Amino acid sequence: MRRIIYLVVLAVIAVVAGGVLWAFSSSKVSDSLPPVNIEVIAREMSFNENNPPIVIKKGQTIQLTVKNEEESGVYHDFEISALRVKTQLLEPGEAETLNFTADREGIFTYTCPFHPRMMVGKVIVE
Ligand SMILES: [Cu+2]
Repeated sequence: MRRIIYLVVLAVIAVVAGGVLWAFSSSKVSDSLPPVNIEVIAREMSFNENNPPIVIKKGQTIQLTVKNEEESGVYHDFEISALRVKTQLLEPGEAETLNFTADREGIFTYTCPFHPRMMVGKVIVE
Protein backbone atom coordinates (compact mmCIF):
# COMPACT_ATOMS: atom_id res chain seq x y z
CA MET A 1 0.00 0.00 0.00
CA ARG A 2 2.76 2.39 0.89
CA ARG A 3 4.42 1.67 -2.39
CA ILE A 4 1.24 2.49 -4.30
CA ILE A 5 0.88 5.83 -2.52
CA TYR A 6 4.52 6.54 -3.32
CA LEU A 7 3.91 5.81 -7.01
CA VAL A 8 0.78 7.99 -7.07
CA VAL A 9 2.71 10.85 -5.50
CA LEU A 10 5.46 10.42 -8.08
CA ALA A 11 2.89 10.44 -10.87
CA VAL A 12 1.32 13.64 -9.54
CA ILE A 13 4.73 15.28 -9.34
CA ALA A 14 5.48 14.24 -12.90
CA VAL A 15 2.20 15.72 -14.19
CA VAL A 16 2.70 18.98 -12.32
CA ALA A 17 6.30 19.27 -13.45
CA GLY A 18 5.26 18.54 -17.01
CA GLY A 19 2.60 21.24 -16.80
CA VAL A 20 5.09 23.75 -15.46
CA LEU A 21 7.55 22.94 -18.24
CA TRP A 22 4.81 23.26 -20.82
CA ALA A 23 3.78 26.61 -19.36
CA PHE A 24 7.37 27.84 -19.57
CA SER A 25 7.85 26.71 -23.12
CA SER A 26 4.55 28.16 -24.33
CA SER A 27 5.13 31.45 -22.53
CA LYS A 28 8.49 31.63 -24.21
CA VAL A 29 6.76 31.58 -27.58
CA SER A 30 4.24 34.29 -26.67
CA ASP A 31 6.89 36.41 -24.91
CA SER A 32 9.05 36.62 -28.00
CA LEU A 33 10.68 39.98 -28.57
CA PRO A 34 8.25 42.84 -29.05
CA PRO A 35 8.38 44.65 -32.37
CA VAL A 36 10.54 47.74 -32.53
CA ASN A 37 10.00 50.90 -34.55
CA ILE A 38 13.05 52.52 -36.08
CA GLU A 39 12.98 55.80 -37.94
CA VAL A 40 15.65 56.81 -40.38
CA ILE A 41 15.70 60.34 -41.77
CA ALA A 42 17.68 61.07 -44.89
CA ARG A 43 18.73 64.71 -44.90
CA GLU A 44 21.75 66.65 -46.11
CA MET A 45 23.28 63.53 -47.56
CA SER A 46 23.29 61.41 -44.43
CA PHE A 47 20.98 59.20 -42.39
CA ASN A 48 20.00 60.59 -38.95
CA GLU A 49 22.75 63.22 -39.23
CA ASN A 50 25.78 60.96 -38.84
CA ASN A 51 24.78 57.49 -40.05
CA PRO A 52 24.64 55.97 -36.53
CA PRO A 53 24.74 52.22 -36.05
CA ILE A 54 21.35 50.55 -35.91
CA VAL A 55 21.32 47.90 -33.18
CA ILE A 56 18.65 45.22 -33.28
CA LYS A 57 18.12 41.71 -31.99
CA LYS A 58 18.01 38.55 -34.02
CA GLY A 59 14.43 37.40 -34.50
CA GLN A 60 12.96 40.78 -33.59
CA THR A 61 10.39 42.27 -35.91
CA ILE A 62 11.59 45.67 -37.02
CA GLN A 63 9.23 48.25 -38.39
CA LEU A 64 11.54 50.56 -40.27
CA THR A 65 10.41 53.93 -41.55
CA VAL A 66 12.70 55.78 -43.92
CA LYS A 67 11.90 59.40 -44.72
CA ASN A 68 13.55 61.57 -47.30
CA GLU A 69 13.58 65.06 -45.79
CA GLU A 70 15.82 66.74 -48.32
CA GLU A 71 14.74 70.22 -49.34
CA SER A 72 14.72 69.56 -53.05
CA GLY A 73 15.70 67.33 -55.90
CA VAL A 74 17.79 64.78 -54.00
CA TYR A 75 16.50 61.24 -54.10
CA HIS A 76 17.47 58.58 -51.60
CA ASP A 77 17.06 54.91 -51.07
CA PHE A 78 17.84 52.74 -48.05
CA GLU A 79 19.24 49.26 -48.31
CA ILE A 80 20.62 46.53 -46.05
CA SER A 81 21.54 44.13 -48.77
CA ALA A 82 22.72 41.33 -46.44
CA LEU A 83 19.25 41.25 -44.86
CA ARG A 84 17.39 41.77 -48.13
CA VAL A 85 15.92 45.06 -46.94
CA LYS A 86 15.36 47.81 -49.46
CA THR A 87 13.05 50.77 -49.90
CA GLN A 88 11.79 52.25 -53.10
CA LEU A 89 13.51 55.30 -54.47
CA LEU A 90 12.25 58.08 -52.22
CA GLU A 91 11.82 61.60 -53.51
CA PRO A 92 11.97 64.58 -51.11
CA GLY A 93 9.05 64.47 -48.71
CA GLU A 94 8.40 60.82 -49.33
CA ALA A 95 8.56 58.03 -46.72
CA GLU A 96 8.30 54.28 -46.73
CA THR A 97 7.73 51.82 -43.90
CA LEU A 98 8.75 48.22 -44.18
CA ASN A 99 8.92 45.29 -41.78
CA PHE A 100 11.73 42.84 -41.55
CA THR A 101 13.29 40.36 -39.18
CA ALA A 102 17.01 39.74 -38.99
CA ASP A 103 17.46 35.99 -39.07
CA ARG A 104 21.15 35.98 -38.14
CA GLU A 105 23.56 37.80 -35.91
CA GLY A 106 26.37 39.89 -37.28
CA ILE A 107 27.43 43.32 -38.42
CA PHE A 108 26.04 44.40 -41.73
CA THR A 109 26.06 47.55 -43.81
CA TYR A 110 23.22 49.88 -44.59
CA THR A 111 23.55 52.37 -47.34
CA CYS A 112 21.86 54.61 -49.80
CA PRO A 113 22.87 52.96 -53.06
CA PHE A 114 22.89 56.37 -54.77
CA HIS A 115 25.31 57.91 -52.29
CA PRO A 116 27.23 54.94 -50.93
CA ARG A 117 30.24 56.93 -49.77
CA MET A 118 28.35 59.53 -47.74
CA MET A 119 25.34 57.55 -46.65
CA VAL A 120 26.67 54.36 -45.14
CA GLY A 121 26.50 52.85 -41.67
CA LYS A 122 26.31 49.62 -39.71
CA VAL A 123 23.46 47.37 -38.68
CA ILE A 124 24.43 45.34 -35.62
CA VAL A 125 22.30 42.25 -35.06
CA GLU A 126 22.85 40.81 -31.58
CU1 LIG B 1 21.11 58.97 -51.01
